[in-house]
Amino acid sequence: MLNPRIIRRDFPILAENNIVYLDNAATSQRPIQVIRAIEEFYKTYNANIHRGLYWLSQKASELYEESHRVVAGLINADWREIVFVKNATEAINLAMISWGLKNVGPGDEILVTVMEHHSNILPWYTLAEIRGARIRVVDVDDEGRLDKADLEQKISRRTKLVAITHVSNVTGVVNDVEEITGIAHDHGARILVDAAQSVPHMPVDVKKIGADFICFSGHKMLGPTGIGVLYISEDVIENNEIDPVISGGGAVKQVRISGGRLRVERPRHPWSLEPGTPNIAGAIGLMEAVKYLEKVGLREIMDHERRLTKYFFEKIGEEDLDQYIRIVGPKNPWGRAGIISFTLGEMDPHATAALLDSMGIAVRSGYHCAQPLHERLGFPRGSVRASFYLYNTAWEIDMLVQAIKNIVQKRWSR
Ligand code: ALA
Repeated sequence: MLNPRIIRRDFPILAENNIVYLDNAATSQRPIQVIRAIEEFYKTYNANIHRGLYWLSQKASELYEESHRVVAGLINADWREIVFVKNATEAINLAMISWGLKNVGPGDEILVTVMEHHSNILPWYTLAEIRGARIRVVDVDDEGRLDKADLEQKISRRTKLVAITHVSNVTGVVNDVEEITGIAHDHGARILVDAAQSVPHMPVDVKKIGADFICFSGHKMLGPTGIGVLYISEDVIENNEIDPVISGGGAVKQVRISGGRLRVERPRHPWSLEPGTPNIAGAIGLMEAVKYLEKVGLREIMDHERRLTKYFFEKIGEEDLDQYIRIVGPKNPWGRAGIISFTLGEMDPHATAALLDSMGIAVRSGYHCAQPLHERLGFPRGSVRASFYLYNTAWEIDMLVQAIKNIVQKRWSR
């Protein structure tokens, strides 16, 4: 069984700060192994990639390519299906401009869900505006779980794409993306799965899910900021559905002017979508992060976070806090990841988060970039979110529950 107390020793920031860090859905902390890998790159073999025959450049190029392979291995993909971008948001935007502009036209429909965070809504909204397409929004039930009947009612032959999150960044609800992929494909639609909150926390197998696009960010999975992943399935690539709309040096094999005409030969995927000098240090850091996660085990991480979630619900019950705390989404620990959003009575979520901060607890407050979901579930002012990771302990849950109890006692037990 995963021991968070041993894992914590690898995270210098947790030793240096007296903080209960529960904002992992926003960004995770980094272990010393990742920090050292980045330091080693800059100290001992920093060079540009794919542009030099000298050994420094060769080594940087090899490790940059190796990172594609290691990341691909994590999700059971082929390395050619892995495009490095800045973050999950950029990955969705890249899917929109490289695939969407080519394949979505006037009258076509794109299905998103109420559960999406803004980054999986706005690029599709932009595409619909540009191409004269229509966005349809699939509802959730009052617990925040996807309304499958509504999905089945709204999907049709006009649907070109289903854009859906794997795990809600607000409620922790886990969608059955394998089943939804089946439904999308039965209607001839492509599917993009936003895996920013799943890949860092549970085993994800792209072959099993069968999705066409998957995106996630390095910084939420122990890696550095500024590196993320867009997975594009071989089927989409081979079907010639991707236009290399962002291009430049490094994303081209030959550029010749012959007979007064420009002739351009592009390289194979993924290089045709990675123009310019990429985030080499980021890729090296991300590779180390993936190795770290695989060593601990994604199933162990998932089980650990589920234990913490269950423990939180038990403690809230034991302390009789149920009457003051309003949970966004399912009111029980089942079928959800380690993300719990809540409000306390009528208290403003930012005020609650500030009080928690004064007691050494770091949580996020507001809409968590998911205003439609908050409004749908009756939280018009947003919520406070605690999100767990592999280094969080049961003691930290005790601290959170105790802090909530202190706030409740001060405010309501006069
Ligand atoms: N990164 C955003 C979050 O905190 C979406 O959930």
